[in-house]
Amino acid sequence: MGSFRAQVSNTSSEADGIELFNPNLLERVANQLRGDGLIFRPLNSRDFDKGFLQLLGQLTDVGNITKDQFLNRFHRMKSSGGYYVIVVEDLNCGKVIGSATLVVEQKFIHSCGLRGHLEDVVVNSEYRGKQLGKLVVMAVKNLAKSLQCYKITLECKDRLIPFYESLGFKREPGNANSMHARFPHDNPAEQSRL
Ligand code: 16G
Repeated sequence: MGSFRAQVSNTSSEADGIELFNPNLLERVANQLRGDGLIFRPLNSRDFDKGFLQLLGQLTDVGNITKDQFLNRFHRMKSSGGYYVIVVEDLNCGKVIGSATLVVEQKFIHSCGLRGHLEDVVVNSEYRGKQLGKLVVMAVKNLAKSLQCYKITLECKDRLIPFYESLGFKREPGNANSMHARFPHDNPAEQSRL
């Protein structure tokens, strides 16, 4: 914990990159520093060089994203607000080995409430069995609660239902469906109007 604070206070120089969100938000919700050299922290603009996209490639198709495209998306997420990408870094090798994202949606319903979305949960297959998935999901869940979201939701593969149920997510009776319409595009990063 003490080392984590020292690291936070040292992140002002350009070489340290830019954090997606205020790391102090994690102090209350995550067990930031583990004895084995693993830290929880916000996504950083330097994480392109720390294997972040390769990690996401263990979840789904990422595409061939250039560093410029990564940084462009990073800065848009940061300036729009509501994006909290938490990463786990192995300080022993300087690689990002786990991640989960909280997206906070602003609503009119529920008294102008906030709804959290848990997205893109992934742990490097070489690090499985260390409870990192559980820790990073709980960090997102706690963060959503501390940001006053009225609920947090997710979609997942059927085989992962027991994992998420073990972390307090429920399939609400009569309200447990996830539906999709997919829109294939040749090059979403260039065509996006965002
Ligand atoms: C899973 C993820 C979702 C991600 C999707 C990618 C969690 C809880 N769910 O459903 O966030 O966007 O996989 O799959 O991490 P896709 O490439 O088929 O859209």
